[in-house]
Amino acid sequence: MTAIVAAAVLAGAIFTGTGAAQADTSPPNASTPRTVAADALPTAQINGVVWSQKIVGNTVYVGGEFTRARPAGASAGTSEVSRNNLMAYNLSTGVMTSFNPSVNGVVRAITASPDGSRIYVGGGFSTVGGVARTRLAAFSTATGALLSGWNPTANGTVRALGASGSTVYAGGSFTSTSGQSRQKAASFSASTGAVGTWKGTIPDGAVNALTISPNGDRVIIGGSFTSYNGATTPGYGMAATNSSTGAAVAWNIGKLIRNAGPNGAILSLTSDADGVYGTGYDFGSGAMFEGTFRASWSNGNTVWIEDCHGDTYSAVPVGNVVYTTAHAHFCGNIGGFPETNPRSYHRTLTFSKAATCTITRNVTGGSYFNFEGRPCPTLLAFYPDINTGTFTGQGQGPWNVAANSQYVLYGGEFTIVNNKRQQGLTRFAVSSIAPDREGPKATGTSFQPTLSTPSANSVKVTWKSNYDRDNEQLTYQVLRNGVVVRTQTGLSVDWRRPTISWTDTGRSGGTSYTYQVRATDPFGNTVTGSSASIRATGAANKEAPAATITPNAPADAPDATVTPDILPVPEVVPAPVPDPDILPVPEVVPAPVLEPDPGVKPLPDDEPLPIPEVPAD
Ligand SMILES: [Ca+2]
Ligand SMILES: [Ca+2]
Repeated sequence: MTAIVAAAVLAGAIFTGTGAAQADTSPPNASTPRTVAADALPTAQINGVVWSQKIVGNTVYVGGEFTRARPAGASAGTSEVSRNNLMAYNLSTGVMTSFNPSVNGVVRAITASPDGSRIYVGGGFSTVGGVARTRLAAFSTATGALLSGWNPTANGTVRALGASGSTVYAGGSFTSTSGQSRQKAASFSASTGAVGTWKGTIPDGAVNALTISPNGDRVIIGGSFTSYNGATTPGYGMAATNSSTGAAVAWNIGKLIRNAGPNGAILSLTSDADGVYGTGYDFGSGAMFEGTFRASWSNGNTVWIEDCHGDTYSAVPVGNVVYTTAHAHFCGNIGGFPETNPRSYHRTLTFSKAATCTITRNVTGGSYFNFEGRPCPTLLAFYPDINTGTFTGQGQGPWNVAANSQYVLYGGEFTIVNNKRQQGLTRFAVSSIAPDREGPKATGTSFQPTLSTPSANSVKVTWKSNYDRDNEQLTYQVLRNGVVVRTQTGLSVDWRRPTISWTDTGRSGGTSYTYQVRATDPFGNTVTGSSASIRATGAANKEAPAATITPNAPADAPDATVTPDILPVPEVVPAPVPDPDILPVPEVVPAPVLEPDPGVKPLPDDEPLPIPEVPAD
């Protein structure tokens, strides 16, 4: 007995001490941040991969590697127009704009001037619309025109851009800009393009990401470089710099998180007034972090870390939520999903901006650093299904996430979102402007009760929790012979579907009863599963068993609010899914296949390797 009590207390402590999922568009706890709704909104599509997105007003600028774009709903190869590596669409409608500059090489980065009057793009191109532009270019957002007066050059790929005041900052793999020596980092006059004074000594690797402090005094850089201005602690994969001189300034999280060299890097940095959000990957020696961190603007102190295992490509804060893209396969150290065999992946993870929990001991072994005891955020219950594409050959889906107060946008190389064809771009909106039609996903025999007769005149009804892409709390109704006899709520997400039981007493022995379970989300989206029947034991009742029950809708009535997902042409293998009932139209969908995920080249998947020694934060 003592052991059982102790175990129960321990389990309770673990549950409350970690970031158990508790949020969505209508979280059961009012203090939990609300996410956007999981309805995938109609959005323009591209035929390659999206590396960068930038929202300017009601326009979304999209950069990457592609040659064609097409409207939402159009199949690949149909209704296409030419869009070479840079395009734009209307944020609120998802409809492509006329912006068509035709860039002849990859676009890796897009930023906007503080007043939104222009965008700056960087990448690996040499012409824009036939006009020479060497890896950097600027456009008017009013006219879409290439700006003739801004024409600096870089001798290697530009991977990151930022703008503040009258200065544009760039990071990448170049060693000179406009003929002046600049190792991986350079600044330019926003008006003339003249090379500025911001620079550092970065002898190796590349700068993948940069972000600028709200008052413009600091630029934080991240990448695969192993030192900055001769220093490594910090300076290994990250540095905070004076935005005028490039001199290193305090960046304490750089003493803890150590990702650089050939086996790891910081892959993204974003920020808001509340701090800096960074992501990374680890493929072994010289690296140790996958997931997302939040650091404060005050000396770069650690605010939280989510150490979900799996390369993490991009993060964006909005309101009190942080949205990320990754190929996360284990989130157990912060109370999230376990590792599965074969692996299953969550390609979007969403967190509270606030630190709410404490990281538990890393239980997976391998190369993963043990961040035990450090603060973590809450993993929120928002799980759109986004598949892996084939364009890069790296087995990934979304690579970038952008957001404003109303919309969250994912870009990448995926081809299916929520089991519907949608390539490269997708939009989600806050509940107040979203359809809110994403309901419980398990149907038919995947949502069928099992019945038993544990004692005379009783039937025990047991079912596996349903799950919903944007609501953790669902309401369950048990129907006996088509009439609701029980209503209760339960918490679940796709990776955690507890078994629920209820015992129906007062049954008449020798009588057969038929049961179904109905699940309804907070927006009235409803699914009623398959039925099961059983004959009760014990004495026969003298009175009719259902006499006092309020009639309800017949159990076989159609669930009017549910629109089944349809995958019209099953030539593409859906994303790995943890449960077959995520695909509710089995006759037109191939059997779920847990695709191998090779990870990222040259950012490969996780391999067990020794944990590097890391100084304390
Ligand atoms: Ca829902
Ligand atoms: Ca990895």
